[in-house]
Amino acid sequence: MLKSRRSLLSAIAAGFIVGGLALPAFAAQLTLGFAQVGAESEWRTANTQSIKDAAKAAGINLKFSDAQQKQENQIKAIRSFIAQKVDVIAFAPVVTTGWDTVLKEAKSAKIPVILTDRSIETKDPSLYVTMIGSDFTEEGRKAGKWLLENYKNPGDVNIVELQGTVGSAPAIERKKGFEEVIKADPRFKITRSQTGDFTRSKGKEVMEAFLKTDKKVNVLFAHNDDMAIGAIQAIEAAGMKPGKDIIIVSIDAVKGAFEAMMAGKLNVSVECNPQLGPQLMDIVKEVKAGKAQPKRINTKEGVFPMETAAKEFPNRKY
Ligand code: GZL
Repeated sequence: MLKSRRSLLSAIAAGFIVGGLALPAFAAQLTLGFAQVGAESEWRTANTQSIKDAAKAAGINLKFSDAQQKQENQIKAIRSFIAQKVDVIAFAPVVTTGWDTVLKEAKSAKIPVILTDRSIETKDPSLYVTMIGSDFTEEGRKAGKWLLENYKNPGDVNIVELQGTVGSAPAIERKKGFEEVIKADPRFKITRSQTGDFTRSKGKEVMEAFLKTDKKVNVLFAHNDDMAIGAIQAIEAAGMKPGKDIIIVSIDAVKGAFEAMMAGKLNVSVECNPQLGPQLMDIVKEVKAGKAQPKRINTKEGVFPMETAAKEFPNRKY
């Protein structure tokens, strides 16, 4: 019943558009099903807010689910959106693999799928229309480049690394980009690397373990600011000065990172823009109207060292 009512409305709406007349108020409202990763970090919270605000502003009916960083919950949410016959499905895949089965179900139901934030590995790229998000490899390169250009102490540079969620595109690609750049200088070595799952609590816990066994840590490379902020607490608890005794390079550029930089405890954060909401809603409408999309849409981002933090902070929107 719902499907036929919506297709009748769409036919009437199309008639008005063809006739060059204004759409009447009852034109079918689009429904978007969005399966979010979770609420693990400041970045994710800002990303969720951007999507909810943009759906409201665009007049799109949003069905939203929070998977608590579990792939099985995202898959369940996508299946529920299919059963509810939403117009479009969008999601930020928590990890890169294991999506083909559920995306084939969406394709059979003729519901277009848009990836946001993180990409997937699939043999069948027709399973999604486009991916809107950051170039994580480039973010890793920017972090490595800043370190090579700004680390001044002589001798070996022992780096410990807090990785993001195991198997996630940002963790895989940020690591790859960072290592690609630092290999230019053999003094720079990653001596320990472990996941902190993008959270403050895990970042603190793993950094405590690093400091217990690694007497000489010169640099921390954290795949996101929340883990860096957790690690700062561990470094201070060990009686050291974060940002001075241990140089900290991080990614996201969320408000908490700017506050840490202004306190002299974090040295640089590479921006990863969570405000994908408005762009996503435009694409939802275009996809529904049958407009072709490029397979990949990159967001634009900068690099914010400690020295610029106080000046830039008032401009930050997340
Ligand atoms: C990156 C995003 C990552 C952020 C983390 O686009 O997927 O997930 O860097 C977040 O803060 O948890």
